[in-house]
Amino acid sequence: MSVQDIYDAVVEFDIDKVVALVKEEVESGTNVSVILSDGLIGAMDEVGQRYTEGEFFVPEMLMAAKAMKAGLEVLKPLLSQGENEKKGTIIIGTVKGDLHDIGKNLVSMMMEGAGFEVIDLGVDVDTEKFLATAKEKNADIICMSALLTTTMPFMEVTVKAIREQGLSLKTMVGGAPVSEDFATKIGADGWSPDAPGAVETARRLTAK
Ligand code: B12
Repeated sequence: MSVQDIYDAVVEFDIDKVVALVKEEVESGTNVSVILSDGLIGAMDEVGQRYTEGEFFVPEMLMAAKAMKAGLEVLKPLLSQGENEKKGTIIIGTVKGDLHDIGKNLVSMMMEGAGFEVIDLGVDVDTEKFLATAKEKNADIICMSALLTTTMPFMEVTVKAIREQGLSLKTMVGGAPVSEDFATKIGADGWSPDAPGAVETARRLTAK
């Protein structure tokens, strides 16, 4: 049994096996971040690669996503337990037109674990919804996730709207195609390539 077996089970869409193996690895003391990065996330990269090469199609991506999500559920209590002192309020969602939510969910879990109050708006979230919720909840940061190059521009729309309305809200962006350069270009306050980095960035942005 190893983290590689978890990776293989995700690529083979074997939900029950993923759940059993993740449990075993946790019980045997393997670091949760290793299970995540080398097992679950690594497998999704391979799934994306196989899709690019025409070996996998959308149904295969979906089945692998289900297997990955099942593994993530096992890790959820470990990722979202932690500090109790409230750090700030975060509104998170995947932008309009985009249905990818695995990375967003991971960021959400780790933010909760770090003591932030997280309001997760789900997927296909438009600017109006982000802003209305942020105002209603008096949020500190809006976190936007995008996995499609075609949906990334919606991040800029939201950042601009915040500026135009003079709101004192910070913005963070992320997702596989979102680079630091892009984040800087659209005027976002924070960016990270992964969930632990997202937590660090949120801490920095909310530090008094
Ligand atoms: C699973 C998957 C799907 C699943 C999604 C299921 C779900 N519930 O999420 C399904 C089957 C639905 C799907 C559909 C499509 N997909 Co898809 N999908 C993927 C795949 C294989 C994995 C994505 C994933 O979950 N990765 C794992 C997570 C953990 O990584 P992550 O999201 O990047 O998140 C991490 C970081 O980016 C960061 N992060 C994420 N969000 C945020 C937010 C903030 C604020 C911060 C700071 C950080 C941060 O932290 C996370 C954790 O470390 C990728 C390939 C890939 N390698 O990305 C393709 C991929 C994204 N999909 C792709 C495509 C083309 C599509 C479709 C258009 C296919 C089609 N013809 O219908 C549709 C689009 C549907 C839509 N409107 O959204 C392309 C996108 C190409 C492009 N350049 O735009 C990819 C890259 C595949 C490929 N190689 O071509 N997909």
